[in-house]
Amino acid sequence: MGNFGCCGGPITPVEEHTVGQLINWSDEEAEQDAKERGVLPRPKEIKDEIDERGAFVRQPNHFRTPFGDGEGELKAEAGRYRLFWAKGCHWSNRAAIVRELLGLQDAISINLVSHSGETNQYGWGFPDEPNHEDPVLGIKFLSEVYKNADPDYRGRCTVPAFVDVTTKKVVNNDYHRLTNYLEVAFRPWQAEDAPDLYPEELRKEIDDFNDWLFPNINNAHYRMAFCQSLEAYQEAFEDFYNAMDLLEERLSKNRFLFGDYVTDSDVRFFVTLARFDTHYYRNLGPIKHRVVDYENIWAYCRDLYEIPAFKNNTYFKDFSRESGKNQLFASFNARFADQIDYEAFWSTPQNRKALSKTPEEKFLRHNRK
Ligand SMILES: N[C@@H](CCC(=O)N[C@@H](CS)C(=O)NCC(=O)O)C(=O)O
Repeated sequence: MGNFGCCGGPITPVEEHTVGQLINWSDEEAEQDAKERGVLPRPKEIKDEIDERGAFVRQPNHFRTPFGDGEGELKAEAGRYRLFWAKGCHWSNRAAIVRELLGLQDAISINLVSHSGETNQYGWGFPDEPNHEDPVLGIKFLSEVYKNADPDYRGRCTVPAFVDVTTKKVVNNDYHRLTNYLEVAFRPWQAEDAPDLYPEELRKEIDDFNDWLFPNINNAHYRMAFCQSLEAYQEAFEDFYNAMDLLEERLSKNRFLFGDYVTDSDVRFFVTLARFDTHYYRNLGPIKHRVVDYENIWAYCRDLYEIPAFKNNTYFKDFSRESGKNQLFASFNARFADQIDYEAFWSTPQNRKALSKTPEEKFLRHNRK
């Protein structure tokens, strides 16, 4: 594990040094709050999203109305929407990174959700906020804005959740398309020289690539982590590592997935990579390779991590933290995560510039086309 660049200093026994989440909201309090607000316990993936073969079949996104100027479409506007996301969740991390890359911070407000109570019985909430309430909407549980939007909704209440602050309703939780809406429909509120992460001439290719990335990389970890049969596990495992081989080859010739410039697809690949060695691997059996074992992919990770919007929205310590509840053995991360200098490790030099015609410019900028 020398690659983690740790450790120095004495090792603190696990009993004295719990890296677990700080709990500011007891299960009893959360239950009481949930009762008062009519919030139901969250459904469980491994019960409700497993098919007859034991494979994990993710629930569909429920709120998919697109942003646009057409009839029935959502109207992009500054100050009207609030994005909820969770540090550990790469589906929502995408939107947080893209919002900042595009300079949309003033147009779209944001808040982080986290576990309700110690065991998260009631799904995402706001344990770190005063009175456990989102300061803008006054909700204690994310499910409140789902219920406002559809009282019959019975699925898991997930992030990303894009909420209309005027109605307190979720209007979109479609992580497949959300970043594309920020890139296109929210263009009038982006920074003037914001990067074009979704160039018109590449949209079809980017969409096709993203559709391939979803089952083979982004969802492949969840397919491995939630499935209940070895057969389903093996399938997901092979899909993931076959895809990694193809991507390693692609990145040996291209600085970013589509050449010299960062696109929407790079954000989607990055958010899974950032969690693999720090978190996901421990839900898996013997893994074939870590991310750091791929020369080009690993250098590519660090090239992206140099960009502030990627770095600012990537919380390595939170990914690697464990609550320690009901575990027979304390894992490496449970014992040592706080002693690992992830920032230094992800900041070691690389030379991806050599692959680019514009070594000093990572973006195709709107005003310099
Ligand atoms: N929007 C999608 C996927 C997004 C998703 O799974 N987000 C997870 C975090 S990675 C989530 O918010 N889970 C909350 C929960 O299950 O209570 C869905 O509805 O399935």
